Amino acid sequence: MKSFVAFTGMLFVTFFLLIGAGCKKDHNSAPANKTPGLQLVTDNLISPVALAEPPDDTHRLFIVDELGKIWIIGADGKKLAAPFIDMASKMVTLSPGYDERGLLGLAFHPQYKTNGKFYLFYTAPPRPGIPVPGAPGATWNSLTTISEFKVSATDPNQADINSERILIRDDHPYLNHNGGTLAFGPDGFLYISIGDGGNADDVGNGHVPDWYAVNAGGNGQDIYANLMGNILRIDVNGGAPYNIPADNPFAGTAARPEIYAYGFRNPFRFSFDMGGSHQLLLGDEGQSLYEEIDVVTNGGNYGWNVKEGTHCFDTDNDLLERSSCPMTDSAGKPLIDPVIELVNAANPKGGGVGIAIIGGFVYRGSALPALQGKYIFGMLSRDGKATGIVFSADMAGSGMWANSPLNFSGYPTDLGQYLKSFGQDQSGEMYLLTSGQEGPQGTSGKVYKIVAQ
Ligand SMILES: [Ca+2]
Ligand SMILES: [Ca+2]
Ligand SMILES: [Ca+2]
Repeated sequence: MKSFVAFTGMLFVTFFLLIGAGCKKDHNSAPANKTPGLQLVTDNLISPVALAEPPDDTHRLFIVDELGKIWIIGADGKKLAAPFIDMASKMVTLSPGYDERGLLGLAFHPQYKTNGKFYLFYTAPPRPGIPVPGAPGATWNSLTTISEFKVSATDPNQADINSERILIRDDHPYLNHNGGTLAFGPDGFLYISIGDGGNADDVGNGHVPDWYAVNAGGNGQDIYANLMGNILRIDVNGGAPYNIPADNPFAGTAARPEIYAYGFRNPFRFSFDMGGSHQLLLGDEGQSLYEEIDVVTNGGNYGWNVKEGTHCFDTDNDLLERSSCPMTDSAGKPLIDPVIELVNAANPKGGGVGIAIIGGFVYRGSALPALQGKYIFGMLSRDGKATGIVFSADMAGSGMWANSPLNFSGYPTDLGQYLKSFGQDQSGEMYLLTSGQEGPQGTSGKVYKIVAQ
């Protein structure tokens, strides 16, 4: 860790000297040299995990707090007194010290301006009486729920909680690895990320065996038994409760037709690039050795639990790597490697840069031209403490993407807070969602806008 800190420090000093020199010379005529800074948008949140601006030209920001409330920041920059919606009564009770469940995802319908529809991903209490495969007597932990809601007919700052139309419910065996992102793709379909079911190694209650018997488990490679370990894609504009897009890879087969891509561990955060070729970029949280960012394509198999990052995973000992593993799955499809791989701080080989990767967005704003077209992502924490960090990557056409820490004015080595998530507004500007607490408790949750300073 020490060498990493020194390395980041050196990078920052170099960056600062370069930028500083540029600023002194011609501050206004060299926009490409503006220094990245953070501007506080709002505070007093508990655990902010998502941010979105509805596509309705009202210039409001909607901030999702994990405990169930969605707060609105008006066009004047002020937080409204009443939340847009409070989902707590429909959710499990969260553990204050640590929890990965909760209200995790929000997506506005592309035609929200005219139809007022939006979508939430939340963790409901478990359904009683549903058996857990391979675990007689065991009970599910919770129920992953994806629903459609409508805004109030009379108040644009209030949701109609009674308008809920449930789209997907998937029994979940442990409190971790929920996934939790909702986003509409450029094709108008709703994309959903769901983790492998939790516990560790993709084994335990509710984790089914797959084609690769060398490793126990797992839901990542299975495409039949449940919806876990996948990116799903559904058409919410028809069907009861939805339609399957005709070119979903398993449409009309015995496998789950909602699956768009599979082989994920905990795909907590993904986004579509607002520009370029609108790629789907995803952070899949690794276990103890490697963290990864994937470019997700239709029908792709991203490797878990055969592989962790570009390495062969071993369910018998997660701190070792197997010397070899298959390059393809049982259907002959390649196990697709990530475009960015970072070493986990728990990796005994050293060189770790963080404990849990947080997928971000491609910067498409105008405040910082030097970041234009860069993929901005981060780590929840550098070392298990309140030390979230942000990275910037060049989106190379093929091969691994070069990346480096992105430090902000006044934050030379880390954020001094946990980095919970990122957000992006309709102008392509980006936001950091942070908290002084790792778990959903306290009032230290904050949202910052990335700005030029
Ligand atoms: Ca297996
Ligand atoms: Ca699966
Ligand atoms: Ca992978």
